[in-house]
Amino acid sequence: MDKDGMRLETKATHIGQEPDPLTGSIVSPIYQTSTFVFPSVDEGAARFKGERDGYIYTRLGNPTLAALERSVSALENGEKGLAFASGMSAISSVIMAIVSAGDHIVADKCVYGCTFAFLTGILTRFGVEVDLVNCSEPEQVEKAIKPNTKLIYFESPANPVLKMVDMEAMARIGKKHDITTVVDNTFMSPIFQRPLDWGIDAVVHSATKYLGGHGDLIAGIAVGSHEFMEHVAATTLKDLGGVLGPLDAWLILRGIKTLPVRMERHEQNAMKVAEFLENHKGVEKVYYPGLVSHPQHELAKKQMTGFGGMLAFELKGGFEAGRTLMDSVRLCHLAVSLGETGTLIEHPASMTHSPMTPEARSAAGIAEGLVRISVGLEHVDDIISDLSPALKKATGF
Ligand code: LCS
Repeated sequence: MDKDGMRLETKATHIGQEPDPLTGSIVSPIYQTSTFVFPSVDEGAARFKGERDGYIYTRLGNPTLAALERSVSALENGEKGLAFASGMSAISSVIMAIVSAGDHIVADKCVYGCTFAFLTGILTRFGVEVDLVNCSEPEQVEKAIKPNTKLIYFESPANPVLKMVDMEAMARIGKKHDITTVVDNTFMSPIFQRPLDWGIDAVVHSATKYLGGHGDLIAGIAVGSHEFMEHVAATTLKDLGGVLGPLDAWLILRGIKTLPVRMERHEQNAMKVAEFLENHKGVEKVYYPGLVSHPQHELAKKQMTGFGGMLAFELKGGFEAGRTLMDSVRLCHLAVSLGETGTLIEHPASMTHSPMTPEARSAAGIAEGLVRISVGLEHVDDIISDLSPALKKATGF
């Protein structure tokens, strides 16, 4: 039970999902508008000054976005959420609200390819120093900290190798050195993991994935303290302008109503697919936090309440075998993205993590032959029946 007296399933159904007070419409209208009419010049000026509440212009706030922001903030047990045009927009806006030229970031070596590109390509052009370490070993983070370190950034579990970072340890290091900690919680969603409860300062999501859940939009969300999120809203969200469209916010709110049950089924299916792969003779290694064989299974049990729907594996026969597998599946779609209703299969080295050099992938533990699956909501036997002949073709087993 959370501070607002509701459990997650109840929050997903009710917070930000209130009936329209004007008409009683049980589903809130979509405020599909760019701007809001002021009743007078004085009122417009007062809203701009922040002296009076009221909407101004959708890039600065919109009732449909506000409903989504309340929903995700409540699920994450945070104080305030902010919606963005994409996960990358959320990540870049949050990070740029923290660091300036001359500052230093400690980030994990294993992050989504475009996050890697943003950290090492774009931010370094603007005079921000970035050191990549393995945050799963907290002593590496401690060692990398410098007097100008302003941010510790990581994913847990990390895309695509499903390695965890001890969030309690990161929060402790951050507080000790007065450094902001930010985690990308896309893979777990707030249903299975709530980083703020472990003392992390802010959470970012690609809402394109589980939060939206239906593969029909691109969006991002960030959640943190009221003070920090107000700072992001007033600076990088407002002035870089990565604002989400109201229709997409409304679609995510609809998706969130079923988030708890979807996550439960994604996990049940993923566990069965992981066990099937682990027992398959043609499979070299499976990466899934729910397997007892996962080296951080105990950490996963400590800080997550479920293991999620994402897994990765390597085949005997490496990349060529993986290519045959991915070209042979029929039910699973060969596509990037994740967290939607259907099962998606992809090759990180040539797709999602292609912005990284082979050396950077190797340092992050991403094998060139690694195959990633976002396990969907189909009947799990049908998923396995699709993988089975493709594995036989790929590996001979
Ligand atoms: N964070 C994580 C962990 C992601 O996996 C992604 C996208 C993003 C942030 C960026 O979010 P977006 O801007 O796309 O909403 N990950 C993708 C993936 O693994 N396949 O395709 C996109």
